[in-house]
Amino acid sequence: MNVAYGPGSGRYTRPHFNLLLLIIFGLGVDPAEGVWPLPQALTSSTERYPLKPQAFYFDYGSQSVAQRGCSVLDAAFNRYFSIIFPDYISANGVLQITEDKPFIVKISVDHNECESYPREESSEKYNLSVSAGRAYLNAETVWGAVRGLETFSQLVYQDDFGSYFVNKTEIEDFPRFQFRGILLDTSRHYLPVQTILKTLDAMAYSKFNVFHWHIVDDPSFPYQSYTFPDLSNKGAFHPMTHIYAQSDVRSVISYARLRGIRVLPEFDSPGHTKSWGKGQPNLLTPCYRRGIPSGTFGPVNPALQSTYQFMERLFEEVSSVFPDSYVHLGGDEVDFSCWRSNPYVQAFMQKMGFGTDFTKLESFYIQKIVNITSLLNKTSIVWQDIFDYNEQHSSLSVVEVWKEGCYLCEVRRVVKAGLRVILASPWYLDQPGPTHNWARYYTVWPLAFKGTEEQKKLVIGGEVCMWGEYVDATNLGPRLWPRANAAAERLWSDEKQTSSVDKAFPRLQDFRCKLLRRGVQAEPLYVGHCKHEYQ
Ligand code: CP6
Repeated sequence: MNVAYGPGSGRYTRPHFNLLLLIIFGLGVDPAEGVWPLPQALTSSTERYPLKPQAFYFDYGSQSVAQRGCSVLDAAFNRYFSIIFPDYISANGVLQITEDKPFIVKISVDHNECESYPREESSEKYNLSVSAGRAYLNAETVWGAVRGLETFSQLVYQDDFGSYFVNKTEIEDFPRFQFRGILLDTSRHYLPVQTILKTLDAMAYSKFNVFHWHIVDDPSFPYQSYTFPDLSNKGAFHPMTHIYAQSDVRSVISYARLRGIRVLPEFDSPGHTKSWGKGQPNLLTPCYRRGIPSGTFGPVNPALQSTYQFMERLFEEVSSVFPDSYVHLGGDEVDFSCWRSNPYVQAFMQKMGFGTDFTKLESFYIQKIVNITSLLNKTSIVWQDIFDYNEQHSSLSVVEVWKEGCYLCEVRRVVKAGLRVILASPWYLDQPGPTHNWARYYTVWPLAFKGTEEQKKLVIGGEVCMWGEYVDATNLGPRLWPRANAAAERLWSDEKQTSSVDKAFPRLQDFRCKLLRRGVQAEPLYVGHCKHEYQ
């Protein structure tokens, strides 16, 4: 049987009874259809080639700009060799003599970005052609080659005797959206560095490319700042064991880089900052009751010059520690009651001519922080609250839409103002829910609003938010996977080819089994079994 789809190949349909047979006998899906997220264009046949770990290698094409010594690709070759041959134990460097003709995967890239970081404009396009004894993987960048290696690894399967095969296949692939993120919250619960690294691995398996690190919030400040060490000394759950030292942050960034994942830090203010106050006196607003300080503190104090001096030094550090050109400034859910109670804030409001409109005060505050970060050459992202308070915010550039309700109405308003959008509302996964609601995350149509082509281009992508109130290292895996994979396909693949939940179901079940084989604790979707269950 030949399977072909992509532009011009027509709609691919499959009779429904096949689906039932697949569930009952657990036969899996065509190897090529098992690639998740679905490639943009793909042709495959039942012609298959045996692969043997002793006679398989990755090599750089002679035309490739990158050659041996390219850190990103050398590391990817090692990772994917182990992923492709999970039960092969190498003879510890001893060369195994084999009569077999080798199968060679030739990788070529046009640009040498081996030692740089993935950027928002990095191309992730690749072409993959698998035929007898050879596979050719061509990409513009090493990041595209990493995506192609992931796809190749998903094409390899084992028969009942454990032999490895790959079918004749042609793939042309590129992402639909350039920003495909996962937010982890390391303030409500501390996540060990190992847990973050495992999540980065799993992200790469479905081609996510941004790790949004909501690193600090009200309950704890685990980021160990070298400019302000008291922030974590006094504001972390524990100053030694529950922190991210500079070396931890560097490990996360470099691990992510090798997988083509950007690390986007969020230092959320002026709200969600209770933990900052412990190590930075005079930063938070003292709340008043009946004319005297009540002893409690509210959001960051926007009326003091010292606040902006502190923020300047903090973001100077953050900008040099995190290489990505984006930084997330937060700006969500600010409670105005403490500001309202404080006579000094009231006086500042009068002086600035804000009257009693505290949204103006928050806009003013964020404007100052945006200016600080743009002088540091960073593009800032804010939560939608800031845009809602002031739609004429000319200096804003990227708005993240998170509120429920008519989120496409909000997306439309933001792009009409000429600003870029990241969509998060439909992909909150932190609340426990039945796994079968993966279909809710799958049937999201981010561009289904009235707007021009130019406006739709401003929707740069989306994000799965895993807030940490009810999540720590014990339940993060099953709560993320495989439901986040549903969002991954929505953000990568062509919408017309991936609009059917029925067609996605057996493919996602098959992909989940691959995740288990790779050590990801992904929940079951429904009744069934995997050939190799989670160990
Ligand atoms: N934490 C922070 C949160 C949320 C936000 N910011 C949040 C609020 C409501 C829902 C989901 C998440 N837990 N810092 C809002 C962006 Cl439903």
